[in-house]
Amino acid sequence: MTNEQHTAPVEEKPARKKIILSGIQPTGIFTLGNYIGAVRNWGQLQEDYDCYYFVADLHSLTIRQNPADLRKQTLEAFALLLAAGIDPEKSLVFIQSHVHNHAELGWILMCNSMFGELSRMTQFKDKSAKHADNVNAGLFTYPSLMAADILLYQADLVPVGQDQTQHLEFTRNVATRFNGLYGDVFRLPEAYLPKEGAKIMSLQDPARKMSKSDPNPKARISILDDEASILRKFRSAVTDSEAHVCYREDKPGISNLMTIYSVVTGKSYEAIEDEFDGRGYGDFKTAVGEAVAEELRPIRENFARLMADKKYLEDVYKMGAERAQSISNRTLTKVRKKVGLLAKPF
Ligand code: AQP
Repeated sequence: MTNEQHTAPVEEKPARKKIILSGIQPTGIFTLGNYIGAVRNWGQLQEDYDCYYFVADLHSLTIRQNPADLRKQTLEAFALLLAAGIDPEKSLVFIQSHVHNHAELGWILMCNSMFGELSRMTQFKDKSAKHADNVNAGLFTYPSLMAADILLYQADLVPVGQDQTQHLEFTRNVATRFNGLYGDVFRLPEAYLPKEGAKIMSLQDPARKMSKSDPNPKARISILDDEASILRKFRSAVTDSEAHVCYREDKPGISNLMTIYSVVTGKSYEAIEDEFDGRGYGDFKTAVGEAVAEELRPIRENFARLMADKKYLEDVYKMGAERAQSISNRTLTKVRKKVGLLAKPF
């Protein structure tokens, strides 16, 4: 043995990558809003983080769904995640209801969520007003299931839009309460604010966010729309009568289009203002439409290829479910023990 071998430095354990977790509901084909506000960023995080992404099918049951449509949309949502750049070799990608631990921890956390704090959730107030004929208990306890989604995997970071910050705060409160009662079980997640986390507004009513379930198809760009429909929808986007392309609070329609154009092309607002100085809205809307169509084209092509290979999709979601189940078992076993549930006999 040489001296060199004696003195060789002990190899340092590589630092643990932080865990990022997020989900998306299979309530329709993703919009440009879902893409810019969420999925596009998710793909970009894969190199630097341990990423867990899931199709939140259990959450979508809080609104009445047509069963056959929901099954179809769940598979499509899963394929869309892959088509938009989530690589199952790099990220854990799965379907929420395939991992029964979500529902189980969801129930335990519901028993540690207070009626008062759930009553304060603005999403519950909004959604129960919107779906007044179906104000079900799931709509009310939705944040407890969301807390379970996050806490099961000991996520460090959760990318959240402005509309979800209250739910993340709720998750932290429930986790803190649980840890206080039973000892340190859950890691407290932090909000991850993406560099490009813009909120994209409806093309027909720029005061409202673009939503997949908006009944007016002209209000939203679906990420599977073809170039002709994308151009048509941008041309009919509601703007103002000033004919001056600039980013201003009192010009929500044009500002929304500028946000979209800026995210997709990487150009700053100043550069966009210069580019369209003295030109009408027609030119600008066409440029936005063309840039978006170009950005979405590969996703549309990938999606068609993936949907033609159901066996591949099944293999990927099966692999994802097995891994997610195994990772989340660690937390759930600990939780079951802490709260006093008898160990499972299998
Ligand atoms: N318009 C938007 N701009 C930016 N981000 C958005 N997100 C949704 N709409 C926009 C983000 O997409 C992620 C997944 O959302 P979700 O499917 O879980 O639920 P959601 O926010 O309710 O999305 P939709 O499209 O509005 O669905 P429906 O119509 O079913 O309610 C989240 O990170 C969200 O912030």
